[in-house]
Amino acid sequence: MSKGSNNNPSRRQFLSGAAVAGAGIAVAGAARAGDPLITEVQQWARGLGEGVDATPYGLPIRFETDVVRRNVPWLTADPISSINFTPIHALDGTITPQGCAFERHHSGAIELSKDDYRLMINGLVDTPLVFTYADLERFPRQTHVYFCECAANTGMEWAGAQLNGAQFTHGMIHNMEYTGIPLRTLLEEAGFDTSAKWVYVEGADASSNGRSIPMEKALDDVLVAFKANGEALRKEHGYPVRLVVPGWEGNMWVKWLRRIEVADAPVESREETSKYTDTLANGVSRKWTWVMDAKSIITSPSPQAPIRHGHGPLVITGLAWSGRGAISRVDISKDGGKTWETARLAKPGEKMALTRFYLDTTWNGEEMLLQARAMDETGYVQPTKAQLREVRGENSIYHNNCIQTWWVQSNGEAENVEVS
Ligand SMILES: Nc1nc2c(c(=O)[nH]1)N[C@H]1C(S)=C(S)[C@@H](COP(=O)(O)O)O[C@H]1N2
Ligand SMILES: [Mo]
Repeated sequence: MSKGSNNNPSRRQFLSGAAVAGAGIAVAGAARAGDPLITEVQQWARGLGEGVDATPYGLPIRFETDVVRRNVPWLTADPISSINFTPIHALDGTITPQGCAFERHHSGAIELSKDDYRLMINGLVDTPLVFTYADLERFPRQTHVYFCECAANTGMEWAGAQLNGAQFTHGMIHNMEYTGIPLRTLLEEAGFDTSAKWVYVEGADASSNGRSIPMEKALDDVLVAFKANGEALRKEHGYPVRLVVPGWEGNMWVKWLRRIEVADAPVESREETSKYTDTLANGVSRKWTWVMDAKSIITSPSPQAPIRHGHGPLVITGLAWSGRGAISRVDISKDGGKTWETARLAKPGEKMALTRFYLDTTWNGEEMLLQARAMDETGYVQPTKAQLREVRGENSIYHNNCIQTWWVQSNGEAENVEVS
């Protein structure tokens, strides 16, 4: 594996880089006479704006109406048991606003009030318990940022480049700040003995989406969460209470959480046998593939975010994450993986949370085969498509974490292409 050059984009380098690009190629236009947006009093300065009572709960301004979740109708038979995608190509930073965070339902998003909410813990416990929402609010809380990625994210790309946009190839992911109670606290409240090796968690919706989770994980960092990004969970993300299973596949993040059964064996439910297993080239299926391996994606430029400005300074940016811990480094290639430069992390990687990266570079209209490659604190390096296929074959849907390529053309348009 080639080593990334140590690119440290100080402000000074950035400015000299822009200067080298040549006279007339500056980021800001020279002040010119006669721009009416500068010389004339505009309509928004002639009158008054809206009062503080106009918008009790704000939505994005109308110029941003394209920053929305989108679904792909042919992917599923109907929109009830289906998925939509986060517009990651249009976001920056790391926190996903709830209003555009992807949704995955097996039997639709249900409406369940706090008053009607009950959470049962039963099975191999000293005392079976039922918590109301008000009960949950009385336990000591924690707040953490975590990504939630559906195991099927990028699943359509196994055989070849298919969907034209980061939103569609990598948008089954969101990253929020959750507030909740450690599952450990509630399990200890009920009391359990050493024969308890698993918990089976299920939701209140018709699908129930039941999953078995090993006790070790349940006692480690799993949260019973009721807030996301500071406010109540949205209906579509499991209001009023969902499970947060850091670093593990989205399917285990049970929404509308209604029951936790402590058991000595896994249930082997539909969601962990016929679904969410990975069929290898020889036809054998892997199961219990819970952790989401390190992965990254360039969000801009990308097919839905082409380069619209001229030659000169270009910001390449994207997201990296790992279910095994913090992202330690992200490299970017402009030539389909032949040479690499190390990107700048917006801030040090955080465990099981999205990390934003930037490469502040210069573009003079040359074609690029743009790739990002993530590394995590365990030393794991995100594989190429060929490396992943060698191990996994082409029968899989889930857990596709291979390096993605965007072909950026001289006109700035970008396309999903396969470089394996
Ligand atoms: N109760 C319930 N929980 C569920 C699901 C569901 O259909 N019902 N879908 C699961 C799947 S497959 C994923 S990827 C995540 C998606 O969470 P989100 O809709 O908040 O994005 O929720 C999981 N939890
Ligand atoms: Mo999922």
